[in-house]
Amino acid sequence: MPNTEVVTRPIVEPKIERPKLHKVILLNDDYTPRDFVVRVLKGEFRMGEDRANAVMLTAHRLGSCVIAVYPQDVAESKAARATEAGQRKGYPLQFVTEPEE
Ligand code: TYC
Repeated sequence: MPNTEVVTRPIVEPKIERPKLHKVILLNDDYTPRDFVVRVLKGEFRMGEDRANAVMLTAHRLGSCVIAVYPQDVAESKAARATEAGQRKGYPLQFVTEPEE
């Protein structure tokens, strides 16, 4: 009887991490007209009139409002485009991003 040894190796399942989503956050300021904020929300974030108004008012009252979550690159480019729309008109309107917990 030959002396055979059986070696077993554990099966290592690769851990696939889901990429973190990033929030786009609207910041309040004292200068940007309300109707302009609503127009940007409708144009860049595909919101209807009622939702855009509610989001604008939440940021106006509380200082900021989370608009949506996207993959990082989408969140960053949408926030940049929306912020630039304000800059082109000379408004300090800001959209920022942060990773979701
Ligand atoms: N606070 C602004 C004003 O009174 C309106 C405004 C609302 C600006 C929300 C930015 O994210 C904002 N004209």
